[in-house]
Amino acid sequence: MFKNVIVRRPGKSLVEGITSAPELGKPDYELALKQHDAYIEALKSCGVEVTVLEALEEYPDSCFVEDTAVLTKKCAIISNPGALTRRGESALMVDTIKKFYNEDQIEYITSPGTLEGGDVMMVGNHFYVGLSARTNEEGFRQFKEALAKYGHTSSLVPLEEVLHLKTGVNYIENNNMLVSGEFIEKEDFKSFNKILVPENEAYGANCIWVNGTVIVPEGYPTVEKGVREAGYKVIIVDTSEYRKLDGGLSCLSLRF
Ligand code: CIR
Repeated sequence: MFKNVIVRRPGKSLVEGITSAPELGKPDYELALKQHDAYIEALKSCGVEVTVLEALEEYPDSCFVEDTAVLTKKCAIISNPGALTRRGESALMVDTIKKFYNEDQIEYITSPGTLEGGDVMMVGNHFYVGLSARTNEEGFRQFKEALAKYGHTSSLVPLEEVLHLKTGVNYIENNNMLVSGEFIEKEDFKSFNKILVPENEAYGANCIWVNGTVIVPEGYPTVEKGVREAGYKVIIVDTSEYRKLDGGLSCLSLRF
């Protein structure tokens, strides 16, 4: 179960965030704020305490807090984003993280290692890590070593198509996993009960489990149906403005 969630308000500079899909247009800032409000409400209704950090105008992508750290029951690992325009975001999370973890429970990924939290998927005590344009082998090596001190295991999953691991695969507990594209046939995930996400709903693979409820993005009916059939309560949240920057539901929070 999660007790806490950290989010960061998007700044007006959000419109300058990194995107691989400029054809979707720039995010509408006012709408993005409303969607962020609804996201926070959805999280609160799942029984977590939400810490809302102020916007950081100098970092357009800083509302995607998931990439700045990996928080487990036993430790916090401060990441080192592979995207240079995002690298400073992690250090700016440390003070907040220190409110929840002791100094000796906090580990740091350092250059030349890079790692973004969007590449890390927690399945119980095991952490799958995407080898991506943002997370490199040295970042994984440091991460694995740090996690091992706390009894956590990890393994590397090379990515071919997507930005982050969790862009395409998300664990929603009880052995259930949402899988799209390149992850459908991956050996690493063969023992899970897979909920298949069709290509035209690929973005919908990024759902989050919060204390028995699954938050699903608006507009992905096959995903919603699959999640409901797996027995979960569902909350739908519109993330259209974040999608324009390759961001989804998981990217917008740290859940621990
Ligand atoms: C980026 O490219 O870094 C942001 N525009 C999107 C980050 C999405 N984060 C995530 O998947 N965890």
